[in-house]
Amino acid sequence: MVITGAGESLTESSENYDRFQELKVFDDTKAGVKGLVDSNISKLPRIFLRPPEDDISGDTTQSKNTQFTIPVIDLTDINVDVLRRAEAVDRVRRAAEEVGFFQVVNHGIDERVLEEMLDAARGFHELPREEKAEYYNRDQRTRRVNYGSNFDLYKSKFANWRDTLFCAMGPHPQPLDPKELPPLCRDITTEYSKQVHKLGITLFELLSEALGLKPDHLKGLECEKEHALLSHYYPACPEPKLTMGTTRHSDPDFLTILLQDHLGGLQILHQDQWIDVPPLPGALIVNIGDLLQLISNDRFKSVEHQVLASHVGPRLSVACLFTHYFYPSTMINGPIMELLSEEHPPIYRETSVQDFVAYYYGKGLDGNSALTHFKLQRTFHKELGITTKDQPYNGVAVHVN
Ligand SMILES: O=C(O)CCC(=O)C(=O)O
Repeated sequence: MVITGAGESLTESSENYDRFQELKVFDDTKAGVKGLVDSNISKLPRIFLRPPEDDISGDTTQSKNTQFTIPVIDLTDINVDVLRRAEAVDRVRRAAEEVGFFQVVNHGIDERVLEEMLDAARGFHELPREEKAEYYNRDQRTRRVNYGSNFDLYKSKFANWRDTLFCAMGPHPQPLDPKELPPLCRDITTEYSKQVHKLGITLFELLSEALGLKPDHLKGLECEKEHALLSHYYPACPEPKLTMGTTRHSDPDFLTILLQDHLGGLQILHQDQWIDVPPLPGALIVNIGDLLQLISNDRFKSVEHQVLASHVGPRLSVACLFTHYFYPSTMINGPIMELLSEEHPPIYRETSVQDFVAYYYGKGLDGNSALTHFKLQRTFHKELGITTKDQPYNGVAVHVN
């Protein structure tokens, strides 16, 4: 069985092709998209073809000519200068409420560390197939370090042109034992993880203050208890217009801190337009995740984003997701009580982070927000024009119209 290419797609006979079988052949190679590129393919295998209906739905990959740019926030001296901190909090608030994305500069992580992290991520993905195959696994629930291609391979409408090394770093009761990491990227991944976790704590403090809460409020909700590093590798693509590097999605976490290389390709959806996130040397990209939108009761926005495939590559990025994969939390998260009032009743029901993450990964990147599943019934009632009754929330009766 071979994985067939774009030239044969969309013909009458190929409409009935055995997609599962072709996905399985690809999966069984344990070589990812990089393996396809190494075999010098010139046509896109049809498991990667973006279906035409995705284009019709307006999912254009063209960034519109717009004046809008992602905010860049300078974190210099925010721990020693009260005015600078107040300014940073204000800018974080506006970015989190209006855009869902911002870049940070002077964030405290040395450029050497950023460069070495990207180099190590590339080094791992360019190891010989047999060495990488040792880490190949689809089950993120049992192994804290996994390499693979497309976590939702068997669920998604089309596969993405991307491979990923996933490392659940902790800190849990026990941080990841560095010996579990591939030797080639062990030291720098451990170092980057410590530094990005520290930056995450700083950002959660600023975000807490931006919500009018005490600086440690989000920390108290266990937002920073666990983080995972996802090192993405986007090989050069022979037919980039026919697929995606990453399908549009929002993130299943509280917060993401993203390190991207100089090639670009990341876009965010802002006011119905895809906006490029330009690479900025030394900067890190920060975005609000679904769980922070949920607990902030829609004050902060978890925004859809996507990555274009490109003739130019490989592109590298390292995403740090603050969420719980293995952390055995007993905490139930819902909209923060201090943010609720008669005018701002709860929009979401309570959930554990594990349940949210399990729902997200069970669903895959299907273009729909996982948040919809956690909305309180009244939202659906409203859409149907049906009057709802008061609903108890966290033991308190909240009136909804
Ligand atoms: O590679 C990128 O720039 C974005 C990756 C991403 O969207 C993710 O890890 O959720």
